[in-house]
Amino acid sequence: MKLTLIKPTIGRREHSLYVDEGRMEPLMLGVLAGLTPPDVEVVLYDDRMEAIPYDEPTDLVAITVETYTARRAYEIADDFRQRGVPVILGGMHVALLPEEAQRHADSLFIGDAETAWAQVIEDARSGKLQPKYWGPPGPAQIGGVMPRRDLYSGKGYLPMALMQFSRGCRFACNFCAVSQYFDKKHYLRCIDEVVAEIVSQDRKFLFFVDDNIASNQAALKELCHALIPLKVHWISQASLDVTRNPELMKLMERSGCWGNVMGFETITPASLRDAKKSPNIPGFSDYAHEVKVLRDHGMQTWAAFTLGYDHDTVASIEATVDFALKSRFTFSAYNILMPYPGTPLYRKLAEENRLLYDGQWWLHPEYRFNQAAYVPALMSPDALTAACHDARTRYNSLSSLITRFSDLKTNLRSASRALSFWRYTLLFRKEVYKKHGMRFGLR
Ligand code: B12
Ligand code: SF4
Repeated sequence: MKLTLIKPTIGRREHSLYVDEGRMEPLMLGVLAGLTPPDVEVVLYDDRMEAIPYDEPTDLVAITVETYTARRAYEIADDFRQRGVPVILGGMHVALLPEEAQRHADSLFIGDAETAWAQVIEDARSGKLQPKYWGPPGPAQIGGVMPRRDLYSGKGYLPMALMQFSRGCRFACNFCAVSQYFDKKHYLRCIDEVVAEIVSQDRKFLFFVDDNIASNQAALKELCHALIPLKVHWISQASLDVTRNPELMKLMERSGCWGNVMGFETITPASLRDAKKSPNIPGFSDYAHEVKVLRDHGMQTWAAFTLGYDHDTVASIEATVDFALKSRFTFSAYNILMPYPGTPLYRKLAEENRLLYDGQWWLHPEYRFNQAAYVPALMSPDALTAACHDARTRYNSLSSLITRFSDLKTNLRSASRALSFWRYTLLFRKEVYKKHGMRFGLR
């Protein structure tokens, strides 16, 4: 039997193909391959930079689907099905909108693959693929599998190993798809297994793609203790409340943490409450304490902002960039608030009749990457789109780059940190402009 795994791209630029130069290993496909019995031949195609060979013989095509890649994923699925090849779709978007995905698949996988994937393969082998499989997120759904990294070789992925210590998050931010998918729960993987996975591969720069590695602070402490002897460097995503735990901050630094993606989201207290961003709310003043702690521990923070809440204005977006520049964050993202299907935010905007693109921006032929997909309260959708683009432009200007770089506490802490700053800053800066206004899908 032969299995073809596919990671779809988001889309294309108006007059040319978009090739994602900052692409990372598709961990979910490495996990699926790792769960597949060894007698099955497995191939992986990454639509972000390589052509998909639709006519190459295969017995099953498995495609991972996110909201941003749904349109393209369905195109690929339709093309294979036209050739009579069975297609199974899985991933967060499929779990949140199964009725939509069903129209493009022979079978849907709803949830995490770990416990039921072997059954899918057995059924496909005997020509009895079921219309639906379930793997509800839970403790049994994380770990017990070694991702097959050999499938990544020669594909030009960034030189960092993606891995996971935990899944989900205990918080309930109202725009977050993760919070819906995992129902505000957080699941841990056994630390010995994480250590074995690190030791088994060459890369010593790790990206823990946990939704919130600091969701369980006691568990993160244990992980840090286990990482110290391994002498790795790592980055992840963490909620801001971790800065209120001095012992853990010290441990993170000692264990080789170089920084985290952190959801600052907004500097407007009313917007924090709108977003139900509870890790940021206690003692909120102006994030001065949080920024100081992160800098004191040498963290090259990627500050993520979400812009467009009901109290936000063009002026408050400009003030957000002022704050980010003053804080000298190593990286910073200015994301438009997106109504992801299945989230409380989506339902609220739908009830208030404020959704644009027929409430299905991810499929709509007129929707473009980084455009507002709803009507904000205090500005027009176009004004929000433009303000976020201006924010990215200001943050990526040459003077901003130089000010941020010349920071002894973070980017100039060591030669390798400085190198990492330039490598990723220039790459992400280029990607921001390349992706802006991109169409979804290739047709
Ligand atoms: C790492 C990551 C990234 C990395 C990219 C990694 C890569 N390989 O390219 C970076 C930082 C670059 C990134 C970028 C973006 N990301 Co991102 N990212 C993640 C994150 C944190 C982890 C994904 C991951 O690797 N998980 C580990 C694997 C093992 O788990 P998994 O993907 O959940 O897969 C399991 C199941 O879902 C299932 N499964 C998945 N696919 C399939 C397929 C089949 C056939 C089957 C059977 C099962 C199955 O089985 C797997 C194993 O159990 C997720 C959060 C999340 N929980 O998904 C967000 C997430 C996917 N990202 C998100 C977003 C919005 C983005 C951006 C659009 C942000 C932006 N505005 O630019 C971009 C662009 C994404 C793109 N498609 O290009 C959203 C998507 C929301 C949605 N509804 O789809 C998420 C869910 C975060 C969130 N809080 O909402 N991202
Ligand atoms: S803290 Fe982050 S991962 Fe957790 S619910 Fe909020 S946005 Fe989602």
